Amino acid sequence: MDDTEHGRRKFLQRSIGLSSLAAVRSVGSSVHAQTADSPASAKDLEAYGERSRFVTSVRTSPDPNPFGLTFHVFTPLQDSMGIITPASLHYTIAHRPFYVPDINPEQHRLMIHGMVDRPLILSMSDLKRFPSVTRTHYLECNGNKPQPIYKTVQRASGLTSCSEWTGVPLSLLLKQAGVHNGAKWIIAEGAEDNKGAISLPMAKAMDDMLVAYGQNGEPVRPQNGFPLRLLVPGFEGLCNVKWLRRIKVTDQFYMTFNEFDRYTSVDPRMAQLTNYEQGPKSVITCPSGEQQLPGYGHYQITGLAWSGKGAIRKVEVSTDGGRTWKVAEIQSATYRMAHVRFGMDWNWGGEECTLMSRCTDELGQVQPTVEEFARFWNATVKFVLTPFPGGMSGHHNYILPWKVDRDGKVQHGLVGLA
Ligand SMILES: Nc1nc2c(c(=O)[nH]1)N[C@H]1C(S)=C(S)[C@@H](COP(=O)(O)O)O[C@H]1N2
Ligand SMILES: [Mo]
Repeated sequence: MDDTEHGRRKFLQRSIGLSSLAAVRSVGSSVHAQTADSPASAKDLEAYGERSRFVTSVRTSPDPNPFGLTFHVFTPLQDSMGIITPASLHYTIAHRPFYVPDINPEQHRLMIHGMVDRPLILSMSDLKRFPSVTRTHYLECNGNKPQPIYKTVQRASGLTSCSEWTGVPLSLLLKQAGVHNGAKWIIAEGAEDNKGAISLPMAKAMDDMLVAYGQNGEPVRPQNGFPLRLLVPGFEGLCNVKWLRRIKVTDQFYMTFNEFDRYTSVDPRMAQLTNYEQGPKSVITCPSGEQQLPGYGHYQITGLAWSGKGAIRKVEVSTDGGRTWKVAEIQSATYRMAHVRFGMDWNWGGEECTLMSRCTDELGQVQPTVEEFARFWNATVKFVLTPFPGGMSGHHNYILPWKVDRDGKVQHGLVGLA
């Protein structure tokens, strides 16, 4: 019997002795007073369902930047359950603020050209004549950087979400087009005026990239790329081109708008060496920053783990600031390059403590602490934790600790390091 199972049995034994379910604590975070809004009409709900008016969890965006613009919209991870993010709560980013093109799928086309024998121009209905695949994958923006000024898990880590995506493997379309020998890159482009273009390696395109038109059982939502987006499992969010309209097959890396945006390098020879794959990362979603534990007793520590390099093999949780670790229970499917739900029973006795999670992926890579992360990148912790603009770019996958004080208030555990 491993630690987790032992803990669960003990928990169940104790729970049986409790007189009412109310004695098992839950952490309330986003319960708002209800107003007297009338529920949606039966007719509306018949056509397209809605959540209960008592469920109030919403995405948030930070204050606009000095130019009055907002680019990032954050998923309420503190309220997440399981591993699928509802499309309406999926984080979203556009490099043109508030930009959601209004594309008529009847008129939309995907062009595949460049170093191919047979250039293709495909309509949405052409694409649906290819065999489809359905896969669960997370997305994460490299702007997802836990920093002490971001107090909640939503603000610190909410630029990641996970959906079930349906579409056509890009390899199938590339084979149909007949890729020339010597073609090493694809340049994927979106339908907006700045094009959201990016260079991606051919090996990845032939491996597991997906041209996706479905998200969680319905068409991809406009903010997430309707009617068509590229899915590049495990690569940083930026690579997953939305409103996909063109793929050019080339023998070289192109310095697109986005290559500059990624602050890689102005030298294309250096820029193309960038590591697109994200490392192992996990976060405790509940209890988390700014929440209040209602009292002593039993809790379920729950969170999400993912890796750009494959499946999650193990998640460990510490309740003493990283001195000792226990293997957490994996409570969901463990798809490759997807969120995994973990949980652990915890008995809080009212002491001050620090909760942490760390994951290990199928390559055996272990999520680092912020100190290990800084050492690896030859930077100081202070520099790593400097908010944008400033600090470093890249995937910030260090452990995000949550501190619980004697009153049960949960706060960011990186405060004091910055
Ligand atoms: N065409 C286009 N694709 C894009 C972007 C964009 O601005 N334009 N933003 C990228 C970035 S930075 C991220 S993190 C992901 C976000 O995908 P989502 O909005 O579906 O969460 O889309 C990427 N694809
Ligand atoms: Mo991003």
